[in-house]
Amino acid sequence: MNVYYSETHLRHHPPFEIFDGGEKVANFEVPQRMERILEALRADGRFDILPPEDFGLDPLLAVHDEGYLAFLRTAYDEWMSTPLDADYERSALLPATFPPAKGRSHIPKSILGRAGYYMMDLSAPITAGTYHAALASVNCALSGAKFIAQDSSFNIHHSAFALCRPPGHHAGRANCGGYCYLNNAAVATHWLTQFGKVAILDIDYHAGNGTQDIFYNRADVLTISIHADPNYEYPYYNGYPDETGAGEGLGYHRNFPLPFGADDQAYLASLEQALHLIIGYTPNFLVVSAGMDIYGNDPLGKIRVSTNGIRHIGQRIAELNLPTLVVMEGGYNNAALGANILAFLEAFHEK
Ligand code: OKP
Ligand code: ZN
Repeated sequence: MNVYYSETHLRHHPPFEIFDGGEKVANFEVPQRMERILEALRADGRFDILPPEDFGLDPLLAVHDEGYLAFLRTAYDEWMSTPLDADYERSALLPATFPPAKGRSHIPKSILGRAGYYMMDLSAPITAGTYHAALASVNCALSGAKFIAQDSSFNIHHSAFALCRPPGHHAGRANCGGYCYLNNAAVATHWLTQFGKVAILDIDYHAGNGTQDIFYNRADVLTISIHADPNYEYPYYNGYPDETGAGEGLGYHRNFPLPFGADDQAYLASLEQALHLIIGYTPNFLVVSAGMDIYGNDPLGKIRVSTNGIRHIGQRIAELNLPTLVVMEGGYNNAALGANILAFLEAFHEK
């Protein structure tokens, strides 16, 4: 199986995040996550690890807001050259101010004003290498998309794994947040729509609110997310079952919230409903936002899917027999990440 991966992610290593209760803690989304996955893929021996191709900015501009992309590109330098009001260390950019829901009449010119405007939370600090890492990550997803698109008209079904870091599914059209800056799966999906209809299945523990935002009004992409109930879990403000799309996209988004403690059986029951919807949509391609934080021993997750459950999830998805791009999202039990990814991908070999 082809795996698209770039070491450029090493340039992104945010020193902290602001956790629940306002505590400054070490960022959970660390480069070591990739090392553990790569070790497992290499040991398995059935994976070809390939560098991404550079797709330029056009596929990004088709999905993300231009002002937001400009912000991401220059934010760190602008912040570092802004005089400080008080004497403190600065290693990354995070805002201390957010616009209220109806307070978005202007995009401020200042870097701090724009930071609050374009960031949805305090877990995605912008560092010196963040933009470059995010670009490389999205190029991994696009390279995987290109691979699965080839020959799909001849009924040869390819699958690929985009080993993306930073992850992407919380990045909306004009926002970063939740360790995500550019929506890798969404950019790859939009690129694939030139060849046909695409379904996105987001199995990360957290609701795919960025992906929901990007495709909410579109019928040529079906988006489905299975996740912890946003009444109690990040990202809190989207991921509810009554959010089903709008305008032409009405009926083309679905959310499946799960209670804390949900086990393999509960997860697989929701998965069957999601798969049924995907089959009814008759997509030409499938993109899976694969977060391994559904695993029972994840430090951020509060549902309890086992490694075998993850294997079963992969198997059921592979049985759709669609050209499939698996895109890496979250998963923070680093010691278990390799085994969980291998389990998930098991049924995609020879596809
Ligand atoms: C990114 B991905 C936990 C606070 C969590 C951010 C989580 C981002 C998850 N109580 N803060 O979907 O794995
Ligand atoms: Zn997650």
